[in-house]
Amino acid sequence: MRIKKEDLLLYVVTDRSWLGTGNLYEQVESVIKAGATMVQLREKNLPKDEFIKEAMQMKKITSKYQIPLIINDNIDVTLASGADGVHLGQEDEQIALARAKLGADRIIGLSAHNVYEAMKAEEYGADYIGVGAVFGTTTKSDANHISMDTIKKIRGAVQLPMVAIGGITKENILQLNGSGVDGVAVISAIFAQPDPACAAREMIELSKTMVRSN
Ligand code: TZP
Ligand code: MG
Repeated sequence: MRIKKEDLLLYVVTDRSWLGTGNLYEQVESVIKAGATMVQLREKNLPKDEFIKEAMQMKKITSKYQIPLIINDNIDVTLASGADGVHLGQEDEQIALARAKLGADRIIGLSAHNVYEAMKAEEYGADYIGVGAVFGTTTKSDANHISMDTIKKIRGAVQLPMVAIGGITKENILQLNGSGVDGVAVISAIFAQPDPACAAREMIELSKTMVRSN
């Protein structure tokens, strides 16, 4: 199996807009030590060669802690860096083509917003789905809100490991109790905080509580 449901408990997604003068590698390592279970490197404006170098460096860190490194959108960067997998949106590369390029060993995650997209993801061999935005988010400007009802319907329709994303904070995460999701994917609730490691420590405990309620 390429991924376990437990890997999704606290899936941290990087965002350099929150980095300030900080160092992305140090920040991610501190968050992993605090309990993050999976990392996604999300770079929307980096030239490919720099993205590859960054991913290679990040892979050294995630390997040290034996957690998966996922690359947002970019299959070439995934292959060149030795990352564990890729996360694709509905508008990105088709999953069948992605699987052909990546081979059998890499993780492919897919964003799904409704039952249809979730079932297609499962049919085409995705390893997990990301569902959202479950709450209002300012991090992704084109993210559409999906309801609790939709999340539960998706859970009922597919067996795939499933992570919730979008506007999740320590204040609202327990509203996902009983939703059936296996964890949370977060950007600002970790990386926009004055102490990301402290935020991750709180969040992983809350995520475990949330998952136990399923
Ligand atoms: N996809 C759907 S919402 C979102 C992405 C990448 C942004 C999540 O960021 P935050 O800060 O955790 O709301
Ligand atoms: Mg994308």
